[in-house]
Amino acid sequence: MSQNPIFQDYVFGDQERKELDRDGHFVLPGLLTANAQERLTESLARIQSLIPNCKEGHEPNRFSAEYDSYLESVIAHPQMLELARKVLGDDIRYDHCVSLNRHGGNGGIGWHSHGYSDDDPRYSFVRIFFYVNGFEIDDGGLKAVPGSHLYRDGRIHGGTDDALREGWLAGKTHPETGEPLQVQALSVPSGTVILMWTHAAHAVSPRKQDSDTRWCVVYAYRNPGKPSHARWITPEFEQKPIPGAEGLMSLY
Ligand SMILES: O=C(O)CCC(=O)C(=O)O
Ligand SMILES: [Fe+2]
Repeated sequence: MSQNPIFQDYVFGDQERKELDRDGHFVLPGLLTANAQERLTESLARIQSLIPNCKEGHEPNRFSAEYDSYLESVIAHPQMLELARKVLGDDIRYDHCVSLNRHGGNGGIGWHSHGYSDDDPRYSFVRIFFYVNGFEIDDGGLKAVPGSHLYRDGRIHGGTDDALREGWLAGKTHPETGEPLQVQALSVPSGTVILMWTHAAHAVSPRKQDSDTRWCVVYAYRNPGKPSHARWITPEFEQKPIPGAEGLMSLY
């Protein structure tokens, strides 16, 4: 079965890969096709409507692909796997699909990082964020600290930018450039995809009260070899025959 394209044409070659490795994240502005943006918005709105009274331990936002066939179809979409393999190399596993919708007034999230194989850089983990309707600085906007991922610290914390600067960031420099580490606030158009290494420090600013909902879903992939703490896949879903996903769903 051939699927509709989800991505426009893009370049992710050696130069772009170097940038991802230097900064910890890489922005692909407007990458999602109009059709994908439309389908994703529908799916994410549906997921949102299922959250009230949902089943604890199997939440629609945390197991999003298990609740929506379009979100499921993206896991092994040929363009998605091509992108994930450009980043991680050939041997990859799917890890999770989480919806990150933020309505007007949503408080965002403080500074943090995520761990995976903290002691062994042979195994990597990437988050592929779909910012379906984009975001502005200070309005449900993603922030990052270029170079922070190189510390491979899965336990970075900071409630505010200042708390991060006075805490984890204090005195730290980029291991390759020697520059002091700094907060970077992003702003991206509709349809933007952002790649982020899991150890990168990141945070999200509150969504303004009168803003519409920021529609977002993240797909995570990794090199197998280590246990994964964010691997949200039910045993039933792991066994489900999804076209193209053969060999992708297991832990190892
Ligand atoms: O909502 C976002 O933009 C990012 C949320 C986040 O920190 C994550 O999914 O790891
Ligand atoms: Fe995060």
